[in-house]
Amino acid sequence: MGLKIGILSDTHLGASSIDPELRMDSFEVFEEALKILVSAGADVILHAGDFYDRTDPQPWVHDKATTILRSTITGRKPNLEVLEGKVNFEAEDVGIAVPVFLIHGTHDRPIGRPAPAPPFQHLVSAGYANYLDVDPDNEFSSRHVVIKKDGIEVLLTGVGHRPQGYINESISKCGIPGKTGCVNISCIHNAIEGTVPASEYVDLGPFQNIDYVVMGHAHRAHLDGDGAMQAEKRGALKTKILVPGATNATSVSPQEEGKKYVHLMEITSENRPVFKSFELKKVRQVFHRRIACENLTAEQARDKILDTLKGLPLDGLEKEPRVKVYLTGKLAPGASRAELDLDGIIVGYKNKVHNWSEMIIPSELYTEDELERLEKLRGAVEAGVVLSAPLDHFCRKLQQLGFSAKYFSPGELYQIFSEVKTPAAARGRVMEKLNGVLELGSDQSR
Ligand SMILES: [Mn+2]
Repeated sequence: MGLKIGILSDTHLGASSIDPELRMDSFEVFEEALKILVSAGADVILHAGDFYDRTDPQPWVHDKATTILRSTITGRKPNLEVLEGKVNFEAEDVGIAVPVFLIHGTHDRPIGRPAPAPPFQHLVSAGYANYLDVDPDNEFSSRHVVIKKDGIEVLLTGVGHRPQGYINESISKCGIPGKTGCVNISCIHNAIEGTVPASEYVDLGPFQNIDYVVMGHAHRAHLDGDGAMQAEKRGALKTKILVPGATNATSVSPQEEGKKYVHLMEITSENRPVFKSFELKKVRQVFHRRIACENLTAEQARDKILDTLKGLPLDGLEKEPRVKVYLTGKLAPGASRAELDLDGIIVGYKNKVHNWSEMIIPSELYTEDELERLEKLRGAVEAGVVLSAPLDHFCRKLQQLGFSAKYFSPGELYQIFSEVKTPAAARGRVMEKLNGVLELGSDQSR
């Protein structure tokens, strides 16, 4: 009895597409997540954005995403009534059993001309997904939908990612629909204060008629003491916030560490929902550590590295984890890096860590402060913000290597400088990119 809503977010399908092993991770977990929700009896599934990892997913990424949806959410027609709004899951030829509703995120925001559409739009046209967005000018989305089952009515609406600086302006211009006698749920993909850092936070005022705001974008789930998704209050507002977190780690960074989940919200006839969270077993764990080596002898530094590695819970994991250990600072005078015998250390992790040979990064390029800036650059790339201080910093660094920074996007700068061991390696990455551009140019002239 009741209405069950599966909730997930930030599946980032197609992430890590260059690594032949990692590139399957996002799909394996996505499939696991959908299977869990379907067998737990979800009537509908809500996805809070960053379905795809890029605005231009490769054809094989579309193919895998479509195949997984087709094999998991199809079957007998759902026992749902649609009272308001435009949906596509009732089409006989597609055979959807568990309709999926999604919003666009940072990574899969609408692009293209003459009418910008999110990269998952083909799934919407094919009947495998329903796209929610409150913007009345968005011709591809539904502003809201009201569904009913077992006497319970639920309104679903969504606000896809809005660029910082225009978040609240855009939301108040569109307005947030709501309906009385209904459980009102909205997905969003911008930060609410107290979740993840941002330069502009979502003002919850316009959401006052919404009972539950499902916030994507934050990759770490918020759970309560019992291990179920937490319904968080903010001040006197009746609106409660749900943070499902990502299904997969998309990089090796502190905020990607930890377990990943999908969630179920069960609304019984008293309209009092119960939350359940299911741990995803096919997730590849990531561990990000920094070790300050400033003024240590080689022996001291080596002990510190060994202790750090020994402290990582690497045993009994489903997949080989990703580990990045950054060494920062200069060793004490007279101590040489060769004495650390890093090769001797990493070889012990040969069958325990993915890409074990690159797990320790003793960089000539990093200082403690620089790693902070690199993290900020990563954040800026994620949020689509340009001209931030970290970007300027790495533009100058690129100039030190002898290149002009003006042809590089923030994302490319991040690619060049993240996890790089030597200036020569950074220079190599720049040359690779420049050669790529030249090759493309000559192709087109043919
Ligand atoms: Mn994301």
